[in-house]
Amino acid sequence: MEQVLPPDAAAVLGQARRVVVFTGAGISAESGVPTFRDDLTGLWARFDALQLATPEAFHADPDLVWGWYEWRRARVRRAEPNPGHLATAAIEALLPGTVVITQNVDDLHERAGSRSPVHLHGSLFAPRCVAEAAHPAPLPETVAKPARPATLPVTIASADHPAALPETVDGETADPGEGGRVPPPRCTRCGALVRPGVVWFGEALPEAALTTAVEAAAGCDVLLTVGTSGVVYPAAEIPRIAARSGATVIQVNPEPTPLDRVCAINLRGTAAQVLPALVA
Ligand code: BJW
Repeated sequence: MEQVLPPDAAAVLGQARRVVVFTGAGISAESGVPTFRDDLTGLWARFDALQLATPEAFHADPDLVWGWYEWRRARVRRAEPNPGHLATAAIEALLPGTVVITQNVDDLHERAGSRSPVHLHGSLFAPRCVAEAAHPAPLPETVAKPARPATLPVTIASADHPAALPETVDGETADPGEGGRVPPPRCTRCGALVRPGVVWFGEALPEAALTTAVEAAAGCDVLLTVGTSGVVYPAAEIPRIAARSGATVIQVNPEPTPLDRVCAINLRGTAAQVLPALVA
């Protein structure tokens, strides 16, 4: 379906010098990767975040949590970038100073050609040792290879610190199914468990990523916020920082969100419909 945009949206973007594209789960929805909070289809409509996405949950039942992330990793591997991801990469190509900031833990921006998206909530493809603070960069080649290696923030392959991932098939992990339990591998440097490299509730965001995101938001003249409910902090501050700093904030989302009132332009449509029309 062809998307008709308000005439000013593409013009505002076309005149911008410093652009930030801030994305959430909605941009990957049309690739078949579920969002978190959509009714019926969102992950939190089907699974309990407190049992799966907190450090306490992993401590209480590591096999359940690791199995769930293996299932999600397998789904992402099967997914392909959609026109929303491709349009984001096209914006970067047109305006080389563009910064892509994503809350997503998938690798679809990278596979669409985005150079180095800032991952505020980590990556499915960068698992790490729970005792990482004692020794950085712990993981082996066999853990969580991305579908197509690109410029990923993958924390793998430390020759002096190998660990083995169970159920590997040609370098890929088997899909345990959504409720499957899979024991996490152990770090062979220290014997501690390997955990998903994502940011769970109650955990600090990666400092460098957050600093980059805040600085980019404060210094941009247009911020596009795409496919996020804007309710998870501190990430949800990013569009608000841009608005407070004088940027024009444009939102792409089929539904209203709490960000509506900080956005100068609200484009009600899906990422795969609206973003290609913005760069056409
Ligand atoms: C489409 C579409 C299509 C659909 N096209 N659009 C201040 C106030 C209140 C609470 C807090 C606060 N500060 C901190 C908190 C607590 C908490 C928080 O924010 N809780 C709120 C939920 C109430 N935050 C934290 O705990 C954070 N940590 C922290 O603050 O630490 C402090 C600290 C400091 C120092 C030391 C120690 C601690 C961490 C938050 C981590 C979030 N983690 C998750 C899981 C990641 C791992 C995983 O994937 O399993 O991140 S939760 C989940 O939500 C995931 C997402 O990145 C994040 C945001 O979700 P997103 O992307 O917005 O998705 P949805 O589903 O919510 O929305 C999708 C949108 O797309 C919808 O609007 C749709 O309409 C739309 N859509 N189809 C375009 N085709």
